[in-house]
Amino acid sequence: MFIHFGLYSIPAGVWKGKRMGRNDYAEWIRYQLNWPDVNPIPKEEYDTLLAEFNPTGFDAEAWAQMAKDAGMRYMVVVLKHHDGFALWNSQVSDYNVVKATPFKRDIAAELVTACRKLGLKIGFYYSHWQDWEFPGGGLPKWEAHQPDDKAVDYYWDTKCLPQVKELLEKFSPDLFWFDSWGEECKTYLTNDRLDRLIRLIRSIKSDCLINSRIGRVEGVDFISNDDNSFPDQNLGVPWETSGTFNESWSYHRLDTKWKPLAQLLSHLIDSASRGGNYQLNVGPTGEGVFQPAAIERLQQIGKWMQVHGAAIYETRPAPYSEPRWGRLTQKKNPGTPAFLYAFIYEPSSDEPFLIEGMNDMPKRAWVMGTDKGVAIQKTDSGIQFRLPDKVSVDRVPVVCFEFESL
Ligand code: JFZ
Repeated sequence: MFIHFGLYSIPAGVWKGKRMGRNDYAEWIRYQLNWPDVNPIPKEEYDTLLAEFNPTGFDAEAWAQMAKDAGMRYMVVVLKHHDGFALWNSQVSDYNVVKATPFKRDIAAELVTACRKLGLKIGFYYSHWQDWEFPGGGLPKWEAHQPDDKAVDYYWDTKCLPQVKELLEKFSPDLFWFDSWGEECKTYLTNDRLDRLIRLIRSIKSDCLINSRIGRVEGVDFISNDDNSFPDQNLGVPWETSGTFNESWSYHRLDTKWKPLAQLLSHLIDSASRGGNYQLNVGPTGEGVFQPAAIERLQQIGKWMQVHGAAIYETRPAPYSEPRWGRLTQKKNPGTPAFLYAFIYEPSSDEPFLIEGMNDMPKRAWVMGTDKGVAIQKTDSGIQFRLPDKVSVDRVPVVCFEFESL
């Protein structure tokens, strides 16, 4: 689970009755309200949100429980987005939830505790480049007054590195999720600056994972793909795609384009079958609660995962070509039976399903969540099977094949 939550969750895409002008990423409202005009909401005006920030519905345990019940195994929470506002009690900058808002609670601390209690890994999104609050922080490329090298060093030395250090020492996170994009970040995120950031993390917590949106692939642990952008094949390296429920990352009150469950499940299955993780985002409201449409989908995903989780967790892409009718994953561990999982996207098809190139005959095969065996046939081109009659094909059925070994 990815969480975008901050000051911007209050206006939620609308500022004094005006809908923001650009791509409906509500967390961008300060810089995109007046799009295509450049003028951002002035800092003093944006900062009136500080006094309003009082998400009385925020309940870290409830958030963590919803992630867990949906079958998720880690939570990555935005602790500082581009507006520069920190969701923990930072000693480095007073521009934070404890020191600058009436809410006064350390949201990061509560979430870390809640996640650990439920056995979820915890990661932090930290906007290391864009920071619209602090001198020297990165600004959108259309902003005329870009910080010079000296200003950037000042930001790097007095805000970015110290806050990352503080987060590591306070919370020992499992993962850092940094964010940068395009050509425009390249002169800012020099190798020297990135070396220092990566070295800092490694020196305090060597097994803390780092994503590639830090600004390069050397020295990082996994690739984060572009938003909502799912690779059409196995990338051969660990990867993750982050996706939204609707259009915006943070809560947007006019965003009603909710993805249907079938699409969310196919993103999850596509990702697993191509060697990646799916990080699904929630944008809680300014009151700190999940929207009903998000809760409903999380519960539906959880219901599917309860039956089919074994086909997703700790699996790898199968070594056969991807069938047109669905997807494949496999699980192979020495000394234990091996499993191949076939996800069926078109369960009502009349054609038999063929796994091309699979030659080993499985010991058994069944539809997960049922006691219905699946008839298998060996053909010249691979193993062929049909779904049993009357199998309740709600959502995406999965056939599990068990082998002595693979
Ligand atoms: C960034 C942020 O600007 C956005 O607000 C959100 O936090 C998202 C997860 O990350 O947006 C991006 C970053 C990179 C790309 C697209 C949007 N990209 O590389 O295509």
